[in-house]
Amino acid sequence: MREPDSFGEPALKALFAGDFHIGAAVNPRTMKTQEQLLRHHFNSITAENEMKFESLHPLEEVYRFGAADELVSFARKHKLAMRGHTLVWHNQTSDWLFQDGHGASVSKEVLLDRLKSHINTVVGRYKNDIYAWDVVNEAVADEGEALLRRSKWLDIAGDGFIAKAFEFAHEADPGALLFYNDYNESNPLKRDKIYTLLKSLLDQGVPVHGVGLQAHWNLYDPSLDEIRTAIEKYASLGLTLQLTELDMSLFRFDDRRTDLKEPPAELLELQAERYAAVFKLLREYKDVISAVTFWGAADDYTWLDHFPVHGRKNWPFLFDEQHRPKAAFDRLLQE
Ligand code: HXH
Repeated sequence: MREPDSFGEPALKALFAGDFHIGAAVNPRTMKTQEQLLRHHFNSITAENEMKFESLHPLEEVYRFGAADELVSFARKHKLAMRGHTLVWHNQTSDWLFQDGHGASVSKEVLLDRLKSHINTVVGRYKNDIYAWDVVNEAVADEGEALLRRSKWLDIAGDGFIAKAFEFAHEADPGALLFYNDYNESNPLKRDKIYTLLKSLLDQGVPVHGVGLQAHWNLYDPSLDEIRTAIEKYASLGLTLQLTELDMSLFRFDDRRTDLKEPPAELLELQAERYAAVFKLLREYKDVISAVTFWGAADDYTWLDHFPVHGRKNWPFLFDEQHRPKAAFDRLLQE
């Protein structure tokens, strides 16, 4: 691993200082193993898992804030901005929330009361530290005619759960920027559905301020044209945009190459070109994009090690397994 005093290269956050915040997802382990890298290159963090419902609120009467609080203290100590992720999602959400004491479904009223109480507690607790929240994550359906995905939220509360979540969050912290966050955000079909959802929320006067483009991308998808069209379409709603979970895998989603121990040089070169082209495009839209957060920081740890292909290294970031700048970082320096 690099020595702590070896970070001589210009900081990523300085390269984009006039453009947007540069963030990274962190967890209690990477907060330690990647501390120097995080402090040198980034000016924002997001908790990878520690603020999800099941992490914070495992039982109705039990909140566990320990891990989340550690990350918040880290951000405070090192003067990093912090995004909150996430209040309403169909995954990593405790079962008790949707059930009564006998395991039967609760009513819409009970579910929304519980949601209000959760949001009040969590958003209220971090009011002074978290400037933006992913209020609702991944509520839109990938395929088919339906706008919203099937979930316990939708089954029990109907489509009004989304507006309610934003209203509760706004009440709990009127100063926070509130985001709708989703993946496949540049895919034309999903993009149009996300747009439709956001437009309808805005038309109803719901306090939604931004759209989070997760940006789980790879060398081949989505195309620059698709990214551009998505940005323009969301921005036309007057919302602020953030890339919330950027990674750029060397492989297509279903590529099964689990045998590689090192990233192929020609793919690192393609990754450098791809990152340069993407950041050039993002800079064109700096007036509407306020932050770019990577879903990790360096190639020694990424959720992609386990998804979608278990055991496949993806090498998605600008820094390698030793936290050294990769070709993609050097290329951004030259832009
Ligand atoms: C994100 N989901 C989450 O927002 C974040 O909280 C988590 O830590 C990592 C990634 C991305 C995601 C979306 C869908 C998905 C898996 C991950 O599942 C499928 C995607 C495509 C096809 C089938 C399932």
